[in-house]
Amino acid sequence: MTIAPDAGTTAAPVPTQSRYQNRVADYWNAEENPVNLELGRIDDLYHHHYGIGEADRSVLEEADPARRRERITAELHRLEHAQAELLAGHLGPLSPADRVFDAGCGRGGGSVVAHLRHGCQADGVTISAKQAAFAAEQARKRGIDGQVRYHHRNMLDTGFETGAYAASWNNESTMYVELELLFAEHARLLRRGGRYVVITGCYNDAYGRASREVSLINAHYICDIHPRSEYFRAMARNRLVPVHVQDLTADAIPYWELRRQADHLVTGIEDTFLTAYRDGSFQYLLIVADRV
Ligand code: GPP
Ligand code: MG
Repeated sequence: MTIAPDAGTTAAPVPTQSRYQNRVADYWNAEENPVNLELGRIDDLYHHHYGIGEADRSVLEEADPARRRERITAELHRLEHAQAELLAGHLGPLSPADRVFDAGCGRGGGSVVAHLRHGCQADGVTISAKQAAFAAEQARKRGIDGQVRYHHRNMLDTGFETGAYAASWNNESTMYVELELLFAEHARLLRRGGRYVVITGCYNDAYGRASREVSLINAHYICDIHPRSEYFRAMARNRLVPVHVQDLTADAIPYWELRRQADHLVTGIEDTFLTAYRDGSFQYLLIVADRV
């Protein structure tokens, strides 16, 4: 195909992974934030998402400094775990024979939560070889590597079997990909009547374009947060019909208020999230959809 007058240039072959994807993989291959590793170490459930629900702020009053750090860490982990359980609870009735797909699985916590809750078989994919290896080792140590598997693959092009999955999800990973391509892959993998769940941060396009805070979050994680409308447009075009939508923004604020005071865990993005959530320009959303 010619898209411009030939100026004597030769077309470069399309790389298997784009420059952008390479940079994202680099970020996650190098990432060792205490806020992820210290929380995960508590019960070997490593999450890469935020928390929801009321926080027990009495942990901040703890007099002993070491104990205070420990209690804050445990409380943040409890809130992140609550978020993972909320998502897993929407995957629908599942049996041990059912397969689920975790798109952008990070260090693997979400697939383990889904497996422990439903007994289902899980396939998690991440663009980071390091995360995939870490997650696989966790599953092996738990003795669930026969049911929960992790793959170093692209969530847009998994190569997994068409129609083989009863449920699938993205937990804070949609901002790394084009939604049309992502939902096409979920629709391909899910069987008819299968369930798709996403928890995401999105900008509120009732306010117009993305705010400065959203741009700061994008730069921090090398991602590209989508407007809320794009989720519904791309789902409608890809056989995913929303059955439940929940605005979790207010539920997300206590986590960030506590995290900003956790000196041993902060990454510097805490106040940006709080400003974005409070001014209404940014929303933390759960969408549950049926694959029709
Ligand atoms: C990472 O979680 C989450 C993202 C990269 C997605 C951005 C999320 C939005 C809602 C916009 P993490 O647990 O690795 O991040 P952190 O290191 O900050 O805890
Ligand atoms: Mg985290």
